[in-house]
Amino acid sequence: MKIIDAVFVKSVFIDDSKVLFDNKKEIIFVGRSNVGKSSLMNTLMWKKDLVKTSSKPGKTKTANLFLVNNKYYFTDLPWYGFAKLGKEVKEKLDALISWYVEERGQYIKRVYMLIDSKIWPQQTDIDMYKYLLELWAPVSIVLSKVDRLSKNEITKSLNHSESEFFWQKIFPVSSAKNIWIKELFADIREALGVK
Ligand SMILES: Nc1nc2c(ncn2[C@@H]2O[C@H](COP(=O)(O)OP(=O)(O)OP(=O)(O)O)[C@@H](O)[C@H]2O)c(=O)[nH]1
Ligand SMILES: [Mg+2]
Repeated sequence: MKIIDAVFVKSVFIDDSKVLFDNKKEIIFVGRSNVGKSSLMNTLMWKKDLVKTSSKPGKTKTANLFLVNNKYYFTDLPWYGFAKLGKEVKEKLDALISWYVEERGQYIKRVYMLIDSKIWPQQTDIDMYKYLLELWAPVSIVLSKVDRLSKNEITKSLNHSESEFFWQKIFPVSSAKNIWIKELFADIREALGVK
């Protein structure tokens, strides 16, 4: 698959039940604010500004769906971080994510969870990761912005993530410098079941 076309389709708020009746396969990008979700999606879709990026955290407040090749959704799913895992978290925060991931269920072929390679996984990331696993989401890890690290630091960051997220695929990428984007895209194709 080559991406020949990518367009913004819609922003989805919680309880927009229309999404439930769409059976397109979907790839989700999730991660804390400012981690580089929108930039990565632009790079993957070969668009400069299709997904709005921002130096101000927290710009994205809805699930934003982009239709790729008129066939698949790439979805930007924002999240501001859990305070603590537990009942309170599930009740108060990220109702959008849990609702969305649960409702789209079987159509979600991969959830790429972005983690800043420099900041390393925080407790909130680990909580979110576990939560996604509880929802049976097919999660893979993306370490973002590795252009800011030396080779040695990338290895360290990878090793650390491997110990936190063992048996998951981990992609150390940079949207800015196009590092490991090809490998990530190969994984997306695999997830979608296309060559
Ligand atoms: N050095 C570097 N900076 C990046 C990279 N990707 C994104 N950034 C910068 O990080 C900031 C946030 O990027 P976004 O793509 O908007 O992050 P986001 O996760 O979509 O943020 P929210 O929409 O607020 O949740 C911007 O200033 C980007 O230019 C990268 O690969 N390398
Ligand atoms: Mg964004």
